[in-house]
Amino acid sequence: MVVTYPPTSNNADTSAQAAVLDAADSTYSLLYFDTQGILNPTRNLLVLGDATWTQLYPQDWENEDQLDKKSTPFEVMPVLYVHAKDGSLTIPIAESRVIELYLAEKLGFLGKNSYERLLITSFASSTASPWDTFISTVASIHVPPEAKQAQLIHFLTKIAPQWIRVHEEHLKANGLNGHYVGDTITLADLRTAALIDLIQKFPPGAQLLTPEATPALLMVKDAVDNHPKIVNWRASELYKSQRSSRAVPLLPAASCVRLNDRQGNKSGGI
Ligand SMILES: N[C@@H](CCC(=O)N[C@@H](CS)C(=O)NCC(=O)O)C(=O)O
Repeated sequence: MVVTYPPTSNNADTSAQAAVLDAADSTYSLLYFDTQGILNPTRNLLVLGDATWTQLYPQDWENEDQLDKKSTPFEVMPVLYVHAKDGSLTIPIAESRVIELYLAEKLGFLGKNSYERLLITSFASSTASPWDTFISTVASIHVPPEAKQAQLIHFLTKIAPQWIRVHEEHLKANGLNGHYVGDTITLADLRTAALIDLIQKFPPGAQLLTPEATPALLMVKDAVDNHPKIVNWRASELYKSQRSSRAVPLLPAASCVRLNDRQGNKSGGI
């Protein structure tokens, strides 16, 4: 049985859970593989927002007893655990996009008002589309290797160029300042920086992004890459211990990471 949420029927009082989610002094732990992948924007949000957080790894995800899987709401990771400051209550948040949105809102990366929030979430959602296509085709374990080459070509010749063209225009319209909205990093910028990282991993993809053709997109990536908090994060032992993909051989685990235990997994390691 998967871990389920407490009942909310019969007018159950959920204000204690909401208070933990909303509290400025909550702490976090993030359950995921030792890879960057889809968590690139999430970890950047935690770092940029000065959150207090630890990384948790599943003890043995593929284990036959499936205890790790079943400790999560949907038998997949990531899960963000939000802990009350006094440790009295932990709220699990499942689904990567929900986690991103929660953190972006709470830590101040969704703009100054509802209009800016709308723009930022639209840009971020548009960037999620090519990302999701890549994950469900080229990066999927369910797609046979012989089909992946054609899907990668499609991604690099059709999907990525269209996204690049459209987003370059939006960024130029905001004044070519390295941001989609306003003049600070938002969730939209973080998603774009992650997608550019992915596209640039492939030499034909890297050629799509040049200072002449795509100055605006490269300015977004530069603003993220050169932010002092991101620079510090990338120099950390934890960041360096994370692989770019699960296909890369295991690296030594960072000593600052508390590995989950079976009991702790259910409450995010607390
Ligand atoms: N819709 C979910 C998908 C999560 C997902 O597919 N997670 C993968 C890793 S990226 C996973 O846990 N795979 C292991 C498994 O399915 O056993 C989300 O966005 O969080």
